[in-house]
Amino acid sequence: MLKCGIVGLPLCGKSTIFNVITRAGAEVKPYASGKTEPNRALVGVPDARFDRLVEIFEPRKATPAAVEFVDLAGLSRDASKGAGLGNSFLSFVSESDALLHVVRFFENPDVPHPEETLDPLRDWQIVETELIYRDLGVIENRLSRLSAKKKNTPEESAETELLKKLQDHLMEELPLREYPLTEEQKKVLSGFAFLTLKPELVVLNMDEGQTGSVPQAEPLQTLLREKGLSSVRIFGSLEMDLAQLEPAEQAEFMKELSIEQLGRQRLIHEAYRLLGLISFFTSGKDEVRAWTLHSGDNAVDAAGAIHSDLARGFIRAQVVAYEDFINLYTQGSYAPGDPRAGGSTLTACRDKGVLRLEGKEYLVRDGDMIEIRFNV
Ligand SMILES: Nc1nc2c(ncn2[C@@H]2O[C@H](COP(=O)(O)OP(=O)(O)OP(=O)(O)O)[C@@H](O)[C@H]2O)c(=O)[nH]1
Ligand SMILES: [Mg+2]
Repeated sequence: MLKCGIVGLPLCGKSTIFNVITRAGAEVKPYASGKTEPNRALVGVPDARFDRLVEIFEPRKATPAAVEFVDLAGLSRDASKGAGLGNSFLSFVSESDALLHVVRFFENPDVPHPEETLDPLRDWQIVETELIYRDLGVIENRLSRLSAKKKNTPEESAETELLKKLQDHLMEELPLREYPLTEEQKKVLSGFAFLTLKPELVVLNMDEGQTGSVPQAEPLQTLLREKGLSSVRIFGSLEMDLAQLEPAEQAEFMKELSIEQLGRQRLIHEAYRLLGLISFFTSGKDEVRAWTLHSGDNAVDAAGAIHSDLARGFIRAQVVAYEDFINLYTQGSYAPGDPRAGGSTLTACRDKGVLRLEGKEYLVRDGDMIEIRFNV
């Protein structure tokens, strides 16, 4: 299961955002929680295609794609030097596959700001710097271990050389994701779980008053654009409250506050994209399910996601693109209960020539509907 860790300064609204995303009801308090054990929850990824397939197949069971969100303790300035909670809990960050970095935009006299004033750009930089220092520490440890050895293997020498370059890069307060790494080097480094190598999405946590353009957001947004990082604006407190309401009530409130769209769905979508994930579907009367793959995964990976037997005994994949399937369906050429379909999702698609037979090397595309032929 892929994980998205929620990071940010103390009291920036991390648990609030976690609740918006997961509806898990984690504790939200106006004083720093000092809690290091993170809140965790699984979240189904909203996907209109999945919903449509469930509508069509009326399966006994419907299983959407899921991502785990992990709500972490606040990271203080100088945490890497032991301030605040220190950075011991950063091990929870290192197990995340991507980061949601929450930045405080809301004013709230009841909630002290750890830096006293509201300055989103500064706040973002403080946390980024702490992550950079943590990675530096990891590199220093490894380098001193390597240099303590009497003799280094050629691989170890190459590693030392690379780590020294990364060290210089980090010393300039630049994250590792801005260092040009080859695929080979990324593999060598994967065991370190560097924090600044993780994809990051910035969450601008605003008050419901901050609906139009927000001048305070400009400096941070300009920097994020330069760095190629995406951001999502969200009305933390408000959306957390709205999540408790019935949809009709929710719509009414949004109209009253002239909010057109809530950030929740976009946030989950962006997180999914950030993790480099795509979905494929299996569908039938028993179950409609969205499965998760990395973009670039092939048909055998898809089979393996379902069951290792399917990967082992893989013969071929029968694939139809979601759009082709829906086109057939809306033209009335396909009905799920159709006896011609013989229990198979895709037989009708074959008759119409939109079903493809694909081999092991086939690169799965987002939205493929797949049936695996296998033999074990
Ligand atoms: N006005 C306003 N208050 C907010 C907003 N988001 C969070 N708060 C308040 O800020 C306080 C802290 O929110 P949390 O979500 O607990 O913040 P946190 O980052 O998880 O805090 P720690 O885990 O202690 O670091 C709570 O009292 C929230 O109600 C917001 O968008 N607007
Ligand atoms: Mg919290």
